[in-house]
Amino acid sequence: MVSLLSGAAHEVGEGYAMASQARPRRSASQTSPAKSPAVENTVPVKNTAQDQAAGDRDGQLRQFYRDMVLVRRFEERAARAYTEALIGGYCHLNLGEEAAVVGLMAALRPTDYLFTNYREHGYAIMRGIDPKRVMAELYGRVDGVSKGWGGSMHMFDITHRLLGGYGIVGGQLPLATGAALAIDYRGGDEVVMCTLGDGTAAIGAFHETLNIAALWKLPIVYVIINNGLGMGTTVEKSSAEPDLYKRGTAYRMESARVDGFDPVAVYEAAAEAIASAREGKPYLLEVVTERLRGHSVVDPAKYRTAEEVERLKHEDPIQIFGAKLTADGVLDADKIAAIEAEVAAIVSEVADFAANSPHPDVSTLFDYTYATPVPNDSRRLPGQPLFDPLPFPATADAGASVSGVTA
Ligand SMILES: Cc1ncc(C[n+]2csc(CCOP(=O)(O)OP(=O)(O)O)c2C)c(N)n1
Repeated sequence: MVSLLSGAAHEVGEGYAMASQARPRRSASQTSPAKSPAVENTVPVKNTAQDQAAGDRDGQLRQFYRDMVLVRRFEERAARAYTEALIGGYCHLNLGEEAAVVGLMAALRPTDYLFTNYREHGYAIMRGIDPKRVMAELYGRVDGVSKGWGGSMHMFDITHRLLGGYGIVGGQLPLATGAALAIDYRGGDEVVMCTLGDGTAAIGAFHETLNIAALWKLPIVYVIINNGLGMGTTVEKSSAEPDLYKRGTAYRMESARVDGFDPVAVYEAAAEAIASAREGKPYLLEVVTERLRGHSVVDPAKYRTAEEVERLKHEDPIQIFGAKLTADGVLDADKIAAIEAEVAAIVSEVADFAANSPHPDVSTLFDYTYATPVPNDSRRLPGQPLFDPLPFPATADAGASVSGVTA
């Protein structure tokens, strides 16, 4: 495989093996870079971000680090705002998954499409959406990505080609596959990336969409963000084949696994997957990572053992990547402090912006549900009856007279 940052040929994850090996492993079979037996990709990678990266390798590495810090500090601020009751509803964070988020998003072209699950704030920011608009959405304000009506799980921005944000587990899978079919039908060269959790890889829609995508050679990359847990259930307890990337083989789909603590490895693996999909060969990529906190901000994660809690203290992708870059002379304490200061200022501005954005007027509640007018759109407010009151008393006699049948 062609390295996107150095121009040298190497396999996914190589060059960062020290960082990967230094951290304790969740399980050997879960973190080693791997490919399904069926895969072989010789498609040359072409990507704007890659070209830029080749020009300034150290700068790109620092950019990855800075972006990971931005996602982390944004999420920490979101968690704080939730405890202050500034954010309501559900709120799932990317803490621990920053390398996956940053590496994946850097490999997409601006014209490519992204579908995610509900754990999406970092993806929205790295897709290029102003973090102020992402935070404003969490606060439920008019300047939010979805004008304040979507919240944490339902961000949608056609300009940045983020087509959601789905709260229903796996809801994004058929829709993303449909978008890929639309691209193919129109003869476009865009690619769809569809991220999902490890738990979601066990649902029926996952298998149905992979089957169709492989059969019809759709331009789509499915990315399993394997953080080891679906709420409190481990992959080992819920999946007969815990090597999730191998599921691609059942559909003769190229697939690979990559260390999700290494943004460079993720970036390169994603670029290879995207290049494949752009040539009409859909791809399944498994990114092995960790969820450092609970499933959502209100989950104390009591299901974790004391050993696991202890292990996770040493499993921080930002610490590991920062140490690696420092050892390589790409970062030093001053540069790290400067990045932290820059990000702190951004996050502070972001939170102020969200807090000062107005609440949406309730009369706009139904304005953005559908892209085009829908005849039967009920536009009812919470508490209003689902159906109009009957024009006659709701008695047994009334029912009989309506149908014309007597009991
Ligand atoms: C159809 C449906 N069933 C159940 C849920 C409740 N639920 C929300 S997240 C989740 C676990 C998903 O885990 P995984 O796919 O591993 O993603 P992660 O949360 O780890 O990112 C479940 C069961 C839901 N939202 N939708």
